[in-house]
Parts: sequence; C-alpha cells; structure tokens
Amino acid sequence: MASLKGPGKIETYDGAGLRVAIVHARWNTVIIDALVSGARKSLLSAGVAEQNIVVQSVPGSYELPFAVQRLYAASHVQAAANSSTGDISATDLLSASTTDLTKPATTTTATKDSPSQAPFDAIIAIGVLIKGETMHFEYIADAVSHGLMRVQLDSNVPVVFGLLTLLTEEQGLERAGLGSGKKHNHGEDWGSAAVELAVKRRGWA
Ligand code: DLZ
Repeated sequence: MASLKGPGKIETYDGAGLRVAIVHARWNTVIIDALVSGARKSLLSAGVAEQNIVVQSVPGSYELPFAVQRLYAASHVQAAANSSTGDISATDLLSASTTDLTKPATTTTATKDSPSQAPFDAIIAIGVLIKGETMHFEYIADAVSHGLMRVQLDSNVPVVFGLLTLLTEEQGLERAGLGSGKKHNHGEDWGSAAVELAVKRRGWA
C-alpha cells in the first residue's frame, strides 16, 4: 500500500512575475546545496525568472530568522526608493521597521529580462540541523522555528520552513535526494510552497 504521508495532490501555480529569496545556512553544506538546488529547480519550473531568484547564505541555522527579516526589510525599502527618486541609504535600510513591512508594497514593473525591483513575494529559509551530544540542537531548532514563524506573521510575507531537524546525516541525505533510497528532494516542495503562497497572498491582500 502506498504511504499516506506526504504533501497531497500536487497543485501548480504560475510563478511568472514573482520575486523569491532563498536564505540558507552553510552548516552541512552537501545536504544544503542539494536542497537549495531543489528549491531553485521548482521555482524555475513554476515560471519564476532566474533573475528574480536571490540566494543569500548565513553561517548557521540560528542566523536564519534575522537574515530573512532584514532581507525582506531591505527589499521593501529598496522598492520604495526605486519608485520615488534618489538613492537609498544604509541607514534607511537598517531602520525599516516591522510596521513599514506590513504596509502594502510599492512595486515597480520589471521588463521581461530585467530583475524585478519589487519586495520579495516569498522567502525560503533552508537549514540542516543534525543532533549532536549536547542540547545545542534542541535550542537552535526551537529558536529558529519560532523565529521564522514570527518573521512571516510580523512582516506579512510567506516564509517557507526549510529547516531539516535530523537525528543522522543519512536522514538528511535521503531528504535531499542524495541517499541510497533516492527519496525525493524536499527542496523541490519548498520551492512549490513558496510559489503557491506568494500567488495566494496576492489574492488575500
Ligand atoms: C553551533 C552549531 C551546531 C553545533 N550545529 C549546527 C547544525 O547542525 N546546523 C546548523 O545550521 N548550525 C549549527 N550550528 C551553528 C549555529 O546555527 C550558529 O551559526 C552559531 O551558533 C552562531 O550563532
């Protein structure tokens, strides 16, 4: 009997015109790289333009919530600056408050091949935590899970939860499509989730 587990019937959404960021940790790089590739692959196959996918890295998973929050803030302030005149200063970027981010986004229309200057429509946060001998794993997993949820609710942007919390390296390889069982790459699901949420969010504004 087929497994009952999994994301259910696949729904497809058109990612054309979306701007999506992938923020990933560098710990456990082999697994991370495969997950990032999987996410990119499904964003591209949903129609998100290559130039509208921005990839940023941070040292470890603990840094993900802060990086996601600041990257989104910066994209918002940059979009506002582009739609008026003049350059945006570093001070403006750093001072963008949570309140600013929940206001309707000012968007600019990109030509077909130019990168979009709009705020991100969704952000995928990717990290791989592997349990060790101490309590590090529990503290980081808990903090990052709550941090990412807080960022998406406070900032009003979908943040896809691409944090694998693993007991062994093998579990990570399997979930990145690299294991001997050659299971599918969870990064692909995260790319699809980002596109679906970004499209639906436009309708829920
Ligand atoms: C310190 C640490 C440990 C022990 N394990 C991991 C891990 O498995 N995956 C991961 O992404 N990061 C790990 N880190 C690093 C922390 O996330 C963080 O980068 C440092 O504590 C510095 O804030």
